[in-house]
Amino acid sequence: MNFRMFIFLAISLSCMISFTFGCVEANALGKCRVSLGEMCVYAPEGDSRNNCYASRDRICLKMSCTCKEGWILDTETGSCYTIVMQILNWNSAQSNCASLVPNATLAIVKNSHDENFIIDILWGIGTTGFWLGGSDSAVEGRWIWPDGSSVSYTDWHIYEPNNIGNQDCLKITSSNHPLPSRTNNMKWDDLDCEEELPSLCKY
Ligand SMILES: [Ca+2]
Ligand SMILES: [Ca+2]
Repeated sequence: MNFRMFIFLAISLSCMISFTFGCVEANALGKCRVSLGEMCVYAPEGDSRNNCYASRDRICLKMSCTCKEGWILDTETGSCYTIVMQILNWNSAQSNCASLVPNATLAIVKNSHDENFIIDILWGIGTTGFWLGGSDSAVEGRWIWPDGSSVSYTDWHIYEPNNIGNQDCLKITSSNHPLPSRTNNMKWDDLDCEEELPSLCKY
């Protein structure tokens, strides 16, 4: 291999790795000891950017420059997610998503891929549940997402939606919900929109 070809391959490989792991700084990968399994990733919120991580836990946060800092990329769909731990009612949670990124909403879940992805990122967090974007407040029983589309894919808990006392907003139950029938299943429940919960935003 001549020198030119070597440089071409080296640059191509760096670009590919940089794209894959989303480093902003061109030379960021150079600081990482690849031989020790370190990779350069878009840093989780609170860390400086372009850090090197050997920990799979860190790398698996799937942070990427595709998403705004602190948002988690679903590489398959290109969607970005962030968890908001501040407890808010559903309307405030929805406004809060838009205040973080203008086109963000409470999370829309279109299919089992989306559902599995959000379960992965929400699993194990200590709360009773998280607001998602579904609501049937306009017409009882007709669930719609914030983009106006109908809720077609669903993953309701076996006893839900029950609309007890007029429940119009969609919660995904946490994995560690205290009720035994709801522990570790992360199913959907309709809840009073004025309840205050953490939430999941998406864009
Ligand atoms: Ca309802
Ligand atoms: Ca309910």
